[in-house]
Amino acid sequence: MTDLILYHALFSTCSQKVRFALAAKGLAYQSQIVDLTRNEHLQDDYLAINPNGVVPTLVDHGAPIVDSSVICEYIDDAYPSVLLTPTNAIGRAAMRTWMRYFEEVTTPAIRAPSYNALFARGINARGEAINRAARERMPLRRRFYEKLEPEGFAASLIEESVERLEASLVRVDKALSDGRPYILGPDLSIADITLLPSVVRMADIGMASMWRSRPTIGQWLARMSANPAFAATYSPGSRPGDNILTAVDPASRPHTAFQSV
Ligand SMILES: N[C@@H](CCC(=O)N[C@@H](CS)C(=O)NCC(=O)O)C(=O)O
Repeated sequence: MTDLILYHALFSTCSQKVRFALAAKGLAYQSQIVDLTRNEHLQDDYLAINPNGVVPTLVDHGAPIVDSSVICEYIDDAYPSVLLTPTNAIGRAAMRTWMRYFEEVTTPAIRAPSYNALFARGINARGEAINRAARERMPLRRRFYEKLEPEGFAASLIEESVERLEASLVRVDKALSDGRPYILGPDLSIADITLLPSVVRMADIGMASMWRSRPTIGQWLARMSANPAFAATYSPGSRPGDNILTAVDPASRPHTAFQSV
């Protein structure tokens, strides 16, 4: 029996990042699904281990660790038999520079398009009374959800998101254009794992055309999806098409392994 417990949601990109890191390192864990549609992440018992009221949370020997990037670095530190972090200081700095960039620019940018394609309809269908009560319990995301309109997030927010996603792709394309297989060079690192769920989500909501003119991104995605950790991360129920709650256009759902384009 493992001492690692992961509180996560199948559809959550931040949870997907941690599941990929755990799988790439060959670490077993007990899976505790937190049902975001039932606001389980906002209940007192969950807030006691994650005061931010978001998933994922990893509990190791009873100690909760929050934030997907912190969790990825923690497991690499605590369980170093397979390393996802460069062993030299300059490499670690480079990895963290990429991680901060993705956290600042890319990960928040996928949120609004993702909600509009997949979640907005279901959230709005719950009704304002339930949604207001949920927002009032949210330590981090109240203002974000306040911007959710009956038709989803506003076009201006989507435009800003697309601009940020585009900037992310340009930057990654530039790094990969010397032929390196991964963002830092020859080895898979937490930088790749931080980016992956956003790019997979882009593909799943019909945004793959954004890298049609950048084959490096498609090749990187194909490489990442060929890693056995990918299938472990995206178990059934983790992607649109797996779940009847989704409202995405079926035509925009590349669902199995990615082709390099
Ligand atoms: N910085 C946090 C962000 C976690 C986060 O935003 N999780 C989302 C799912 S990907 C969540 O729990 N959202 C809850 C909500 O929207 O109410 C991390 O990387 O762990």
